[in-house]
Amino acid sequence: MIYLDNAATTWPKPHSVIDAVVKTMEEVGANPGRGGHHMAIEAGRIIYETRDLLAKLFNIKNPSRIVLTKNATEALNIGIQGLLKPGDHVITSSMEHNSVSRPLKHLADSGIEVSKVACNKQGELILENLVKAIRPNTKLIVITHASNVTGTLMPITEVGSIAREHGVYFMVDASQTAGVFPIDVEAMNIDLLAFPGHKSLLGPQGTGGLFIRENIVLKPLLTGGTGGQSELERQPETMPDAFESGTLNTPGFAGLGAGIRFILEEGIDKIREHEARLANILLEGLREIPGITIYGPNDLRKQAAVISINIAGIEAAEFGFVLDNTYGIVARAGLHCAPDAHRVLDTLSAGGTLRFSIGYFNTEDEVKQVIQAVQEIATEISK
Ligand code: ALA
Repeated sequence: MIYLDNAATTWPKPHSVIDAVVKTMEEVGANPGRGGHHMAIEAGRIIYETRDLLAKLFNIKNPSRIVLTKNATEALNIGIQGLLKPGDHVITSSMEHNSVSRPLKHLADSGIEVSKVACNKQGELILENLVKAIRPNTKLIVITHASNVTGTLMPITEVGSIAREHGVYFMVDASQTAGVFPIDVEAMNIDLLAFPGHKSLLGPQGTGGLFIRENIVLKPLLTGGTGGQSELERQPETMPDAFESGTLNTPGFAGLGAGIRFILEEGIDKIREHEARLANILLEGLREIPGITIYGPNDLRKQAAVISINIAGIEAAEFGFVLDNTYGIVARAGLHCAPDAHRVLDTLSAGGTLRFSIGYFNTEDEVKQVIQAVQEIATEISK
């Protein structure tokens, strides 16, 4: 079996991640921040360490500004729904995942103005158009760091400078980049950073987080028990409790901590180089096959290791089915929860694309087998 659906969730995970989850369940088991007994303290220490590692990875000065969530979607919703009020204007791109575009659509129904800056055919954001979209009531720019459909990288450093210059908050959806591209919230002027724990950060599913810059006031999405300040009738305003109601996924965050340690030990540049090298081999091989359309930049300097294609004469879903059932190659076909991106690519009505997404544990040999399989399918269809 060849797993090439790392944009959905990475697999396999490092053994240290699995060990950390199991050890936490077997030996710790208690509720972090609830009670003063030694097991609860140990669970709290695990959460503290993971928050600290995340802060180190993203250059976040104060780890308590990181809210732990169940995924990037929850983090995006806490930021987007918590910040915007009727009368505010928000700018996004036309390449976003539904985790950004659906909360915005929902808010547009209650008096929040939304502008989607059109991207070009490769899914690239045109900065000039972004600047033109800024209005006096623009409160937030929210964009993905890299498209989950084409891998197209957005110029987040430049967007961060523009946002800062215009006094607009800047939120980044790092679902496809956290753990594989360097992210520095200070250098990039990122005010809100949403990330999943289970993709390139190599943690288990059910983990994610949100960085919220100091002095940003958000209305909580969820209220409830926080372990501390239980005497208060209302949600505490202290971080991270303000946005962390209910028991956290301690085994999951223990695993996430181990995933980040693995990344720091390997080195993020080495991880990116490996993925880019394999994606390049895949692109080169696919370019040689007649009848294939490759979407996105087609250039690893401008994209993450995510490649969307179609073969003339076969629907993406069927293509994915044949790859899985005949060749044991696992890749995601369809709209990838990002219909806007497929509108840009003009692949919405055709049922989307077939997406290969490479992870750190894929090998050159696997990528060559994928090229061979696609070649055989394309030849069969053309007969
Ligand atoms: N957002 C994930 C993907 O692109 C689930 O597949």
